[in-house]
Amino acid sequence: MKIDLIISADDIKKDKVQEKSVVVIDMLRATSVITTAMNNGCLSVVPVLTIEEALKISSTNRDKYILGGERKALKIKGFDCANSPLEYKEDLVENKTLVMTTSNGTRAIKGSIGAKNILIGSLINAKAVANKLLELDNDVQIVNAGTYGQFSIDDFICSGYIIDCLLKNATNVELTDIAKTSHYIYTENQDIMSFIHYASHYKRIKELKLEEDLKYCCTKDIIDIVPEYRDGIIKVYDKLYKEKTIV
Ligand code: 3SL
Ligand code: MG
Repeated sequence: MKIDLIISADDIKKDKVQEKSVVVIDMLRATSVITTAMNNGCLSVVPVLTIEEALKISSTNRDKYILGGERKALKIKGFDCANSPLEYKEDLVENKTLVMTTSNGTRAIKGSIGAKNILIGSLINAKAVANKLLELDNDVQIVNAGTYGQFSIDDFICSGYIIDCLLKNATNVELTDIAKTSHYIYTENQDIMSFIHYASHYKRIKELKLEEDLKYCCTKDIIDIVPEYRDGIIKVYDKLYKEKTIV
């Protein structure tokens, strides 16, 4: 199994994702939101690129859909929720479909179309993602959403932790230099909350007084589902991974 890493949504190239198992990571905060909403009973998530598209879909049946996402980390006018995972509680999301648009995360998901599988990864479901990758047994392309086309420390260290989980349980893993570097950064900084303050996006979230989001998104392995994007919709398609456990 070969593992490579792309550093931002702007750097995705078709031939790098084609036929691979892709893991899209936007731990601050889009992929943490998706994972949390689905764990709290949300039926599916429809990621879209524009606010107009999101409003159009939700207007077809306002009871069925929740509108979520952000621009500049803030709630969008007319939307139900912003991009804080803590907002996506059971009483709000259960049996609903979340239509979501964010600055980087949803772009990274849509940019990965062409891959064999597109998994939604974050720190909160990292081990479950690693287990799923083992089950798929395919070459892996980790796609960091990054921040507005730039490299993002948060997504990079999260990738390093997922690689660490994989290495503990897989033989025959071959890492590219960038994948090795993300793993190295993680092994030297396993307390992610105290390392992540170097990330520029950390500062933005802190400015907005969203420290609780930071703490939550930096907590490892509190959720054991793996949402997957297929044909325009994110769902937990396969629960088989639950039978395998990384210790
Ligand atoms: O860009 C995204 O997808 C967001 O997760 C960014 S933010 O954390 O909501 O600002
Ligand atoms: Mg981000």
